[in-house]
Amino acid sequence: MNALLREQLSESGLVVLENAAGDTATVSLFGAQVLSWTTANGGEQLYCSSLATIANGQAIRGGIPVCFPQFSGFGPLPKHGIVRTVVWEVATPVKSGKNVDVASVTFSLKDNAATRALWPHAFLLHLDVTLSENSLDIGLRVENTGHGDVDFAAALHTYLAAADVRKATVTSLAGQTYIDTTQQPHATCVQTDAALTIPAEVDYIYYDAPQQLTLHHKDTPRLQLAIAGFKDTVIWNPGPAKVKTLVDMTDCDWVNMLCIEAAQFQHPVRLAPGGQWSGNQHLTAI
Ligand code: TA6
Repeated sequence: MNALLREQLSESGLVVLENAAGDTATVSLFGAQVLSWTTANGGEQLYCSSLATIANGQAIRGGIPVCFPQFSGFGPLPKHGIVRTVVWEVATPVKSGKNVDVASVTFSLKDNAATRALWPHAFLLHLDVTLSENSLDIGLRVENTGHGDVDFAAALHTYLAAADVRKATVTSLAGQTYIDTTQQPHATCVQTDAALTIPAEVDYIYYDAPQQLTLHHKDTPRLQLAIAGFKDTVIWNPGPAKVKTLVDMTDCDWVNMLCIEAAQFQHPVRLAPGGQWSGNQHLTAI
């Protein structure tokens, strides 16, 4: 995390988890966003931009933003919804320390006047962050606390660190249908290659995607993702041209990251009053 961002976030707060294995996770209360996950042997596993800032109400570029109740620009709300730019609360005592095998913390967010001004629904969100040796589990729980039905999309917009994304591949997606949103109009495609490569911009939404994916660096497995609850997967990298339009990334940074996002997008969730939904993403560094 860059020094300016650390200073900006010091007011809303940062929670640091550590476990007996020597792994750490740093989470910002602004957005309940995991910004860093390090493993004792592998170092930093997430990308967070050196230019990330929350100035002008901006979302933090990196880590694991929580998207809710809208995915991306698909709807009338601000891009990726309304919860990545508000301050959440710590809902449970923080379990962390060198004598703790599994460190954890839960964050919560209730609707308030600001969220209702944009989206007129009552809700309660929880984000569970669990740090075990070499793995990080992020669980999003949604409850409809209002009196009418609520429809929503959601995603964990995970920015993974890549040594060089041009040498990375993602496996388990062969034969899957995806929407290529880099094309206008968006194109429906089927992935024919056994492994997805990222030579330039990629912005693909895989519907009903496999629940297990692997990120490789130069054919060596580096990270496994096990997804539950979220039915879709989004893979995003801005590539060398679009990155130049992003003010909070340097021009060469596109090679250092790859977003693999657990998403519920194709079929929005409908919750009746009192209804609950949950989804999670379990990351294991290899
Ligand atoms: O999840 C992919 C995506 O929707 C891309 O289209 C890209 O815009 C990205 O998210 C980042 O969005 P942001 O609003 O954080 O700049």
